[in-house]
Amino acid sequence: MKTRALLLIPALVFFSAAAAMAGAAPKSAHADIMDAKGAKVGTAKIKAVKDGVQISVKVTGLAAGDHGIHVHTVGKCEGPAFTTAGGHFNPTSAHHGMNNAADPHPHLGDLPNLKVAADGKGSATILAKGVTLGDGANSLFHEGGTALVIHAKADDYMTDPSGNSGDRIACGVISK
Ligand SMILES: [Cu+2]
Repeated sequence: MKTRALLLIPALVFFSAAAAMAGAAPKSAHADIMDAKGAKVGTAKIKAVKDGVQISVKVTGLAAGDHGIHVHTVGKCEGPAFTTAGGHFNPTSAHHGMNNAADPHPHLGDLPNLKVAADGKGSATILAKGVTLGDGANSLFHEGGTALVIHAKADDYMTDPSGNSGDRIACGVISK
């Protein structure tokens, strides 16, 4: 009886550690956004909220105007073209853009255009609905991670696969 009780202790410790790990979804995340030359041009602060995640993005030194910005499906930013970030984060196999005529839409990674002023600065606080920081397919930390990508042109919110938003000009891996 004594031996059996002693054997149970490590088992209990193991199971409670495993339970604690499974329950430990991060509450926040961040990204350093780099341009094609590897210079830092912005940051994103991300936190879990009721309906998804809130992304607060701040950039500097970009061309004035509206820029497409999306969560892409691979957490890898290799300049200058950033193709390593893959396509848009799209775990629901949807069409691109909130105004796409085809259903379902949009991608979970679709976000409103980022406005950059004449001084090259821009900032926005965006709700990405349905996205999580926890486990599962809708998580920014799904296998391989995700990245925040900024494009040269505005997203038209309807054209597959990326809203005709042009080249990828900056990219940041979303990190814990
Ligand atoms: Cu994109």
